[in-house]
Amino acid sequence: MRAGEYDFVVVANRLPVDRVVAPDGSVSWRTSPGGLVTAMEPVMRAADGAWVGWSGDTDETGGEGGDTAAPFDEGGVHLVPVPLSSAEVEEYYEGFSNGTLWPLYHDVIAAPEFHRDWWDAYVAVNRRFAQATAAQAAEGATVWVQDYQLQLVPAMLRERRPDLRIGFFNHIPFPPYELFAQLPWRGQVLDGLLGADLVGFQRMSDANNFLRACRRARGLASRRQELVTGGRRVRATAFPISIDSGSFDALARTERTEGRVAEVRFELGAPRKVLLGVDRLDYTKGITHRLKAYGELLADGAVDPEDTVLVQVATPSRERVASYRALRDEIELTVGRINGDHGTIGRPAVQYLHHSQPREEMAALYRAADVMLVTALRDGMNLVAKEYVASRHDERGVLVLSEFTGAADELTQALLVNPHDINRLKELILQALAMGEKEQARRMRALRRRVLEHDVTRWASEFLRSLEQLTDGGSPVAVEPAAGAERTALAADRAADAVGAAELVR
Ligand code: GDG
Repeated sequence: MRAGEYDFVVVANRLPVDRVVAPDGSVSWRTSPGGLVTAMEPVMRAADGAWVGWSGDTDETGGEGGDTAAPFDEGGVHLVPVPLSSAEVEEYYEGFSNGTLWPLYHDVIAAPEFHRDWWDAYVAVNRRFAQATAAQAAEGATVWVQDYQLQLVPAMLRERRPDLRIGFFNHIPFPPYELFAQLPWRGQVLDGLLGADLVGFQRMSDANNFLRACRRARGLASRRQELVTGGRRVRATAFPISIDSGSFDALARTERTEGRVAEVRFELGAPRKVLLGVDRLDYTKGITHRLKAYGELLADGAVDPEDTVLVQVATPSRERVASYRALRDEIELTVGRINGDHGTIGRPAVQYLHHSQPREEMAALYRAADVMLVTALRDGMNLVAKEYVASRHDERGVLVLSEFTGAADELTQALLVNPHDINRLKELILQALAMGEKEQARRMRALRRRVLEHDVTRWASEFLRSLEQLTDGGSPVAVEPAAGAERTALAADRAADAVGAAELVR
């Protein structure tokens, strides 16, 4: 296959832009600045960068080269749209990605569905992404494939272009083998990922789950964080993702945000204490557990709705999927009940927002919140927890954080909780509401040190440096363990890995 001209190619399910069609039919693109875009920007600028992804639109030409598929340049990046038909969106994206892999990889909180036609669409779309990427990448280029929607791309790409340096990063957890083994196509998924030189995960435990799956399903021996397959070294380890901490810190400090913080607090009935939850409306985020704990505290009389309010931002997500619609109904029923039982006129006990907020408003909400509640039942990282910390230059506020998030490995000064343990969650909410300023500041200082030093740019450069050293035959960069808990987890994982390798477990 003939090489393309780009030395660095990012491959992600979505392009970092949205296609906007004006009433007169003209098409333009609006950039959607997310964390990934920010992280890639310097790398894209330094290298000759291209981004391969779906535009978010459907293309009824069957996905094989309609008009919308022409690459174009936007904001200094070469964008390569991969077309998807509406059937493919249903089967590859809503089906296999979000109906099979998402629940399976999040500890089966919801039941995954296994359908052979969804799998077939996943294979076909992954092949199209691999083809598009192979056509863009220059000889010896670095390709970085993102996330669970594209797990087959590394091997499909290597088959076409063995000259490439290929990295993969999984933004969501990788499940224990006992759960992963349910996947009828588990071997094919592992083979797909093993096409990469470096497979990155949020937590060390995710990397070790993957290595164990390779031992069990593919009989590969792993040592430390590496294994050898087809005469190649493959490394699997943790690269905890982060946010653009500096820009969040700066946004939270602006006069405009300060002004808005005062307004928000006033509108919420200052000096009422403010509890905050911000999540995509997803069953992994533990919104119902949070509402249950808060509702019980109100019912017990432990929290007075005159003194306290819970603000819950639940951003619309995957609304075409039936289980997400059902979850929305459940959440809204619960919010309605709590407000019916405990609210007064103009003073709801839960202030619920089911629409997306501008970034500036998010910063103001973070700054206005006395307590941030992150109660995910399973979460790859959870960026909201890091954004809250980055916004608190005043060193106030308390983070209650689920131990089942990747962030819990790093943010050990938060109040860590098992969100299934409703009594403990209630105790910690009360502890957070009562925490003195001195202790808030002590904890927040430590949290801020971690989040400000480990930002998303560092995440990207550590991943790419590790990929480079690995493929140059040098010694790969060690991931710096964070705080005590992470170090312990790392040691335990390493010990388990060593045992696994010694026994050559199958
Ligand atoms: C996946 C993994 C991993 C939310 N509502 C609004 C809004 N947001 C922004 C938040 C945050 C982002 O969306 C959500 O990121 P999370 O990390 O919390 O969760 P997922 O969407 O599930 O992301 C996760 C992540 O990938 C990265 O690897 O951490 O574990 O599941 O940035 O601020 N932003 C604005 N308005 C909203 O209403 N502006």
